[in-house]
Amino acid sequence: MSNENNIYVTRPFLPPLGELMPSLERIWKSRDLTNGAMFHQEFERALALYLGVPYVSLFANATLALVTALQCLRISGEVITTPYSFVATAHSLLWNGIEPVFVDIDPKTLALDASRVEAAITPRTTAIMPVHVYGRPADVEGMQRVADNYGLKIIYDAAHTFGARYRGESLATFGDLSVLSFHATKVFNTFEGGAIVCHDAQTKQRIDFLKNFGFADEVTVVASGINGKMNEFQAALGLVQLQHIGDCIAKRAVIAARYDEAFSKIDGIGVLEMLPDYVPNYSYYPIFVDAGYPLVRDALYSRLREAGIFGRRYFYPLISDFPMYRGRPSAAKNTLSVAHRVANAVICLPIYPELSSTDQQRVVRIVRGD
Ligand code: T4K
Repeated sequence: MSNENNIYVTRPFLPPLGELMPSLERIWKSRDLTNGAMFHQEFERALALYLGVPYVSLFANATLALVTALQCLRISGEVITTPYSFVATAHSLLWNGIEPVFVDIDPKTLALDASRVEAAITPRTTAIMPVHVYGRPADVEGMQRVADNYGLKIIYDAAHTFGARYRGESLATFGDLSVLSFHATKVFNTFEGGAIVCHDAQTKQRIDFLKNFGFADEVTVVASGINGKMNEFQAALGLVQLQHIGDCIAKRAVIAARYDEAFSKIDGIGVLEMLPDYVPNYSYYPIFVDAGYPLVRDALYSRLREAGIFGRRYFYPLISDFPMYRGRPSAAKNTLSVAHRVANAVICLPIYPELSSTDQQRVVRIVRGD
């Protein structure tokens, strides 16, 4: 599927195989493969400690975690969310029979614009589902104010935020629940994987029931749960990956700084501004192609591809433009003008710990038009 001369938007970090072998031997010996066994428990504890959050519940992937988070808080009716995200955000609502209501994004954070949320609230609104886009914080204070005033829950899609911090805390601590992704393309990966972060033991217990078919014990089923469990292989890998995350983020920071330097000198290429009180994880490196650049965005995107550089237009098309969403009044283009402008300008460039400076220069040269 991949070609070694190509440069992809991301490449997963993997630890040396030898570091994983002792854990694999333990799994092979114990025959405990899944259903909340030893590595699962250990990884949940280690993650809570690393992230500095009260409780973590592991999942097979973030999409199942989002679906379960909504179930956990018994969210129904309408949920206000962003069109500028990966489809899984809104799909998790449809899977629960919930009506997504799209609201435009803030041009600075690229997350749901908290100042526009209030106007979209109806008697059927029960929650807000913002996304910390590219691992950068949404307006968590603004969002909480609206939620408190109207008695709404907040579930953050925090799929991009692993290791990112805001006001001295992990970005995954905000809201009622936050959902992380450990997919292969993420800053921190367990091949597939995800987690819900919550704030009290009772909620954690409900999530744990829900991800295991609703079983409370051998003979008691308390909810129509799903099978969302992470297996022992993934959990063991996660524990090893955790030893490397600091180094991975530090390498990404170096790459991001080189891009910042290069693009500050190219007319028509915009980059994101640093936000206050924020420690990034450098999970994505988006550039925004504007009218001052000699090519339109899609022409630059194609030129990169012809050179073997596979950037991605995250997030184009907007979720609100996909067939299962576009008929809704809140999906109308004129109500989502910031999101449309951003989605039509963005290209996420390659960034990952093992991206060599030679390959990065290849990317910069194409953008510079050399
Ligand atoms: N919420 C948000 C905001 C999200 O961004 C996502 C996922 C979710 C929720 C749901 O999380 P999960 O349920 O997946 O845990 C990718 C990922 O599949 C997806 O996880 C991610 N967001 C999204 C932003 O990106 P694609 O369709 O772009 O992936 P793909 O297969 O085209 O991969 C992109 C590039 O990554 C490839 O060109 C090469 C490289 N790659 C990929 C894989 C899978 C590798 O080098 N190795 C690999 O194994 O969606």
